[in-house]
Amino acid sequence: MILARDRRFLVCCATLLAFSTWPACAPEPSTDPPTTGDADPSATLADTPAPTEPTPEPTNPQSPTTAGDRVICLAGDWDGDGTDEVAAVVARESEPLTWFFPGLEPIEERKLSFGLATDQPIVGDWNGDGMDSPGIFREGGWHLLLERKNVESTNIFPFGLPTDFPAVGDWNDDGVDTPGIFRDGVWHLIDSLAKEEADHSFGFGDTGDLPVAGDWDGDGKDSVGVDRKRFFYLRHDLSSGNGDIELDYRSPDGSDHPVLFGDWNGDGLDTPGLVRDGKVSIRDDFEQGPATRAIACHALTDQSPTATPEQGADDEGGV
Ligand SMILES: [Ca+2]
Ligand SMILES: [Ca+2]
Ligand SMILES: [Ca+2]
Ligand SMILES: [Ca+2]
Repeated sequence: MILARDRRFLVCCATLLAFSTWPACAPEPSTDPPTTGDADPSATLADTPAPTEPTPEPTNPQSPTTAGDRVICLAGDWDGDGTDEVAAVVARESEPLTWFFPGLEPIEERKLSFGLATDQPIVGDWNGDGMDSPGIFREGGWHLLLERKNVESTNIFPFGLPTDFPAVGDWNDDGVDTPGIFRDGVWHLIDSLAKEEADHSFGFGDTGDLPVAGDWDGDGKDSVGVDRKRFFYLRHDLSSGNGDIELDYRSPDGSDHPVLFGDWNGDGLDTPGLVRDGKVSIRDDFEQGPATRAIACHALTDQSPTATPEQGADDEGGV
């Protein structure tokens, strides 16, 4: 096992090499790494009280806000070729979320209205056909578009609370992505859609962290991680414990660049990509070195499909 401190040093160096304009490594995080929580494996989400303490609201850097337009970059395998690409989601106040997918043919396939600006857009392969499609998390409700082209295929069910943060993964390696929620350092994950009771509950992370999910070791199962102000702790197992991988993506200049995780090369391993200047600078591992390549995100919104899917956010399905 690589010592956490050594790992941190390697990754910090990797960050420096990959993004040479960044100053020296930032100091170690002032907070302790995620440790064992007190999750009750039998907890039923419906019975779990909402957090009552008005702790500082963690802010997802890619969450839509009502303050204005926002472009959110999301990783997904839109064409089923086994590698992830980046989609851009434009959140504009009082308008449907507009999704832009890269490279799909015909060009009409590249644009979709699904969700509202106040929703949290998510991505997953909800039906196990090898292609990811959109979803949104809205006030504790999941709206999952099983077929990207068909808004009528939306599967809607509750899981979690409005104050929860959503995460998506194939937790059991059955080829289907399913929901999870992160609540004040405790995770609740389900292995099939529309379940009320969690299949996996455990503590990992703290209040104020943001959840991430991916297959960090290539074993076919997604697992979890937390984003602590761009210092990431990734864990291989769905259990409490310390992070197996630590990544430092803090930017000492104070800028707050989002980080995505995706399988950019189809090797089964989900690795980071830094969103900056409208592009996603990716790596195919967690080690040092320059970015493998940059993938366009914001530029996708410049494409001008000649038509959009007829059904939008106000159509049947409530999305
Ligand atoms: Ca699918
Ligand atoms: Ca699964
Ligand atoms: Ca894994
Ligand atoms: Ca990969």
